[in-house]
Amino acid sequence: MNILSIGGSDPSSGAGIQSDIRVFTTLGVYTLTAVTAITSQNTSKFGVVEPVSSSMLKKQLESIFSDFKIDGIKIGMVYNSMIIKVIYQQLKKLKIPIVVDPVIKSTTGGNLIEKSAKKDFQKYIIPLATIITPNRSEAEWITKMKISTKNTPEAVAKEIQKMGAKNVIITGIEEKVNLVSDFVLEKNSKYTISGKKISNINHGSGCNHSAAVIYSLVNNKSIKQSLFFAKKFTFNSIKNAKKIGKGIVITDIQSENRVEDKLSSSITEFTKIRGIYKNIPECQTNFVFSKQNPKSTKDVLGISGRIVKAGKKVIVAGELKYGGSKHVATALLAVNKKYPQICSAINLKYQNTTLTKIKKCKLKVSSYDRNKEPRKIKNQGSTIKWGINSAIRDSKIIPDVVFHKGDYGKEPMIIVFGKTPENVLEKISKIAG
Ligand code: PXL
Repeated sequence: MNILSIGGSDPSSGAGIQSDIRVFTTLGVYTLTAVTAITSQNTSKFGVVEPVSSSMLKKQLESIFSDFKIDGIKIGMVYNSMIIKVIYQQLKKLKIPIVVDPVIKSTTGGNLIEKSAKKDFQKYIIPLATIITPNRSEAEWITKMKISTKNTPEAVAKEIQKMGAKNVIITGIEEKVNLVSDFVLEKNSKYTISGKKISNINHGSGCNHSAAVIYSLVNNKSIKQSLFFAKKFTFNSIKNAKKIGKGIVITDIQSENRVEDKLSSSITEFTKIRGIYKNIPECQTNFVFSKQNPKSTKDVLGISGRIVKAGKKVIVAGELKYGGSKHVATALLAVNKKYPQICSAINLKYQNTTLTKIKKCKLKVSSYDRNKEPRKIKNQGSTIKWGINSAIRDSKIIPDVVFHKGDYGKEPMIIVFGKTPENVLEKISKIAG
């Protein structure tokens, strides 16, 4: 998958081209870039802008289009009319998703588009948009309308749609104490997306949002799915923002989103394994992935619900949440304490056939006997922790699998461990289905 980012260079890497490279790379897609302008700025102060010449931009785009298959494009800072016209000429015939992020001013106050370029932005860039993602003030700038009871978000979004954008989202339309909502106008529908608000002045959240939207669209998700994904992605990036320079914080898309994304795609892969329903136990399955150095189950991402068997189908009932799993997360914490590189686990139905396969493909197996559990531990409800510890205590080898054969009224179980969900999945593909 290749995504092209057309925009300005930000030497602080909090926004612009550099930020898009970080986002797309984290999400696992290749990033191509065409630089429209070079800025000097840091987290405290915006310096100057030097746009590239129109011929230089044209040459960048031609060299990309003549070589790569592009799956989607994000347009950020365009700065002047000459640049806008080159972009239009090069993109007008393309039939791939294009996200337009109308960037006008940086958080630190820099002008990211010349006043004289506004008309051409409306005429040439807006019609390229599969979806355009202005925030409230950018939407007001584009339309010269002030959002109010007279000019509703819908009326303003309609005006932008009239200019040629197929779909419009106006972010930050309504801000309450703890809530921020976005207004969406698709071709034949409208809705709002509300989410928790984090009050920090940051560098990069707008760029992260539009980048997440194009990422999701090129993965064949609908506009609505893509906007929900982007909302969560951006929320996490703001929540994890870091003070890297002396000024405002820079959003961080690495830590949390990566964990969620990896687990989510591995769960999808898991449900697609042929015959995997045979490996789902009576108590159903959970698949977990922890942060680095997890302290409690709250640091472990799992399904708040389960992966369940429905006939021969396996479906995910619930959503990914930190603290979503109790049992499998507790087992993972016990292994992670001894082997910190082990961050993912899944539980499967105990079957002799599975155990034979596990041994045949030389996975490292440990087990414990629930009958040997001291009564005191049983009463405390710390069976899993005790079991895993007794299985791995005397071994110096990192376990791939730990199993137990049950106890009175307790279902026997196999737990597969790995560094990442992909790593766990690799092991499962050898032994299950
Ligand atoms: O966040 C919008 C944006 C986009 N592109 C560049 C920027 C900024 C904000 O600072 O500098 C190059």
